[in-house]
Amino acid sequence: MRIDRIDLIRVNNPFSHPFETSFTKFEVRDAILVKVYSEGLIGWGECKAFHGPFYNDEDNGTVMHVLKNLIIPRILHTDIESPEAFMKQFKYIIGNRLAKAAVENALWEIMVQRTGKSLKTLLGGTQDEIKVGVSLGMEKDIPSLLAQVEKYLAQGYHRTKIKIKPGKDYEVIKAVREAYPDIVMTVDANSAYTLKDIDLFKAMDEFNLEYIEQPLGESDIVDHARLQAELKTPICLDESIDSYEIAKAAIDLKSCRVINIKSSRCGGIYEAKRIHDLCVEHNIPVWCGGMTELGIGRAQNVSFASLPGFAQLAHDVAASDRYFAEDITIPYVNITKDCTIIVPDDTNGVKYEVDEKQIEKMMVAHEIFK
Ligand code: OSB
Ligand code: MG
Repeated sequence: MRIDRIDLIRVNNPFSHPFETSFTKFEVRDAILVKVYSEGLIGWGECKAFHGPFYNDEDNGTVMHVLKNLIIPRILHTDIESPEAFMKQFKYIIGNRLAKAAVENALWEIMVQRTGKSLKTLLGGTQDEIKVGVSLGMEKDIPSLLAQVEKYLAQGYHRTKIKIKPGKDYEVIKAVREAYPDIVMTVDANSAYTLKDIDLFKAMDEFNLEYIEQPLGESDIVDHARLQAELKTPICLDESIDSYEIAKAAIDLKSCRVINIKSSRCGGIYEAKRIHDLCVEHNIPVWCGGMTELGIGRAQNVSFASLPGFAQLAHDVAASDRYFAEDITIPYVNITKDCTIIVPDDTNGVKYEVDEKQIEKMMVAHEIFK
């Protein structure tokens, strides 16, 4: 793939309802889009970084630096064989995986066009549709949260995930569980606790949660193993899993029994598939996480989640309208009446086109490299 030109386009899209986690409250999705021109084709990648380094150590500022000053100058007017070759070329840049993934994702889209095969086929996906869950942010009080739970259950969402933080945990989960004794329910702490909170997590065993997502710090895989040994409820690691090596260590140490794979956090789809394969080999159920993506990233997650290891659990790949009134693909990502999302493949005619008019409307900055 000869790289002829790259555009970096920054867009802002307001959330239709603020999304509050233990680390920040999101009001606007501030995202960088990477548009790669190659031999008459165009591949889009959506960078998953946020406006600040709250969830990952990268943010849109560091991503712009790495793309503009380190990656783009080295690939412009060169030939790249594959996403894998791109990852090997930039191994010498430590971390900065969200920045790398944005380009890597665009290269996959070019591969799709060059080969005429869907991303599902290129990756070896096996599922025709994926099962969808919802991630619910914190609300000002329990009745407001219960209203959100009800709204998404009515749409058929297969799993309800509740964000927690110290002071908004046990009582909140208890209230939701009492209101809905039978739903598939999980909680996500986004690293807000330490091993000192072990009694709280033991107490949560009574709520029959499918898993507890990332209770402790992102580098606490040893403490997660200590915590997991004391709990009946499986721990699911999210933030901690940013490379094949860490996934392997977490499995070896028994730090978790479930893994949330976010391909961009691991540097892209190529690396994330290696982690998927490792988890399948070790019987660790995986699901595809989300980062409140716009349509480009969301649609790619749908294809990625068609891999065989993702068949069991519901994913944080919701419909576009879970977060946004407007999106940047035609069509928007929608759910079926069974609350699944159809995976684009070579025969079913499902395809997402990038809506450049919408991108222009949301655009706050545009830089061209050629
Ligand atoms: O921890 O899974 C997370 C959103 C932003 C950053 C981290 C997380 C999340 C979510 C929502 O929980 C995922 C989604 O629906 O896109
Ligand atoms: Mg999480």
